[in-house]
Amino acid sequence: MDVQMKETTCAGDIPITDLVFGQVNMCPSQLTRNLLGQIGRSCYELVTQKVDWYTANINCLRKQAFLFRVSSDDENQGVLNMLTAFQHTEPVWTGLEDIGVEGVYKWVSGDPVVYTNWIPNHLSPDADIEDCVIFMSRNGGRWDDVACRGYLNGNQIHSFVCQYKI
Ligand SMILES: [Ca+2]
Ligand SMILES: [Ca+2]
Repeated sequence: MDVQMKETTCAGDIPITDLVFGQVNMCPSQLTRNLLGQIGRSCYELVTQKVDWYTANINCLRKQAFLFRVSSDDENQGVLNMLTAFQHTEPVWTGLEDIGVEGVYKWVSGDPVVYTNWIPNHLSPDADIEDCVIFMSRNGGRWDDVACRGYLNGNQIHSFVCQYKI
């Protein structure tokens, strides 16, 4: 798995000194202010602003991207490595949701769900109102379903990662 990262040129970004920054040459050129990573044939943009899932989803779609999806253990590890490199330890929204039909998960990218990495016992009695999925760096990149917005088992606003297919 080829992982390349760099600090973008915007002064004031989090300094990351322990990585060799390759060219993030597949990332859209207009992305200058956020943290970027390149994993495989996708570019990933960490947006550290905390918002509800719907706001995050629209933010990515407006940029011709989508909330990130994970199709393999390698990709999951790649995202974990990227967030770790950016010293981002808080959860991020993924593009996985079961808003339409309880228990039927979909990626907003339209990709099939071929891989999951749930925390043990992620399904709580609130499963029917926990319809959006976070990726948790502190839990080794495991996932949990939480409420898409509002306050349920915590205030559900999170940073997020947009994925740009190349
Ligand atoms: Ca659910
Ligand atoms: Ca849950």
